[in-house]
Amino acid sequence: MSSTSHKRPARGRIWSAVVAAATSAGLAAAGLLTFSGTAHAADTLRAAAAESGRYYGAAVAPHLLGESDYAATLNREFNSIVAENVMKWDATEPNQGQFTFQGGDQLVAHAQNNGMSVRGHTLVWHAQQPGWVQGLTGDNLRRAMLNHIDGVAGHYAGDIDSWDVVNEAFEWDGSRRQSNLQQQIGNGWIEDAFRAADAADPAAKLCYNDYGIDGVNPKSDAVYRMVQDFLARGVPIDCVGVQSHLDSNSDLGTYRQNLQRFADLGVDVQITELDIGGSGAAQANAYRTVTEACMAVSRCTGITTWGITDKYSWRGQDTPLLFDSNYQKKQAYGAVLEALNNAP
Ligand code: 9MR
Repeated sequence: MSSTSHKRPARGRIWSAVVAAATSAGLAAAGLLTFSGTAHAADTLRAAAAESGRYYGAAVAPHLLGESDYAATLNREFNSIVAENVMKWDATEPNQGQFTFQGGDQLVAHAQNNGMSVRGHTLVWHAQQPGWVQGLTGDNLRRAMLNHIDGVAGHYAGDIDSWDVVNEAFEWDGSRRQSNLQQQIGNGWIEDAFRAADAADPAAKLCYNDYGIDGVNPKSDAVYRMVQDFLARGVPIDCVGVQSHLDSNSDLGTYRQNLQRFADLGVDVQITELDIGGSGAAQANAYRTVTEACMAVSRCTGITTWGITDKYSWRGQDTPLLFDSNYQKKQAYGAVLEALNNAP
């Protein structure tokens, strides 16, 4: 058996390759690649990431695309988009069985018009559920979950590189979070969700996504055992999203080792919601460590920062992103660009 038990036609991977090829062609046209094929240091995040076949993404809110600096920074620096909120359950199915895709469709169109791939976030989560879901019990909740996955993943089938199928289902101690999903459906709800996503969009890579699984710890151990079990039993799973909401003084001692152990299991890893509170050299060093760790793991296929500018960050007071509130590049930006350019 190969290292991945979940084989798929991989439309998502083909799309990534198209983006990478288009980006390389663009680089060559812009004179950034010499004819010998030797790359000069790329001067945007997206071009630097594409050199090693990776994406560099940002969480985006469609209502901000009308702000010219926001759109210009996104289009210049990033080649992947994830919806910060508009593909969540409350946004896409506000009433049972009535789907609204306006915001998500806008993001997909923006991505396609600008040579970007799309991450889907998120099909099932204990938070940001519409009110009607919170009142459901037992098999009614299970059927609503499956119908939601079918509706949303089915609508976007073919457009999504990777889906965060299930988000944040574990506690720090490695136990299952006691959400309504866990309590009403039971332990099988996570694999039910992955099977439904696979049926609705056979080409997207299917990820489990969480915070606090950035190093080796009881929570990431539990996710590791779940992935191992899914692969052994043929439950479709392709990737683990390591959110990485961090601070300058976060302990990153086992960060790379943790990415590598998931990759060694036979899934891709993606850094999905990166932001690092702090400023100056300390923040830049933490960003460098995270970026170098991903570059060192061949199955770490891309990095997404949770926003573009500190101006609109969900934790804006921590100034955690690569662009300040005036869209100026911060010291951390330079550290990330250098680490992307130095990828083996
Ligand atoms: O950044 C998102 C913020 O705008 C929303 O209000 C919030 C709602 O819970 O969700 C934030 O995004 C979260 C993501 O979907 C899942 N991981 C944690 C992120 C930060 O809270």
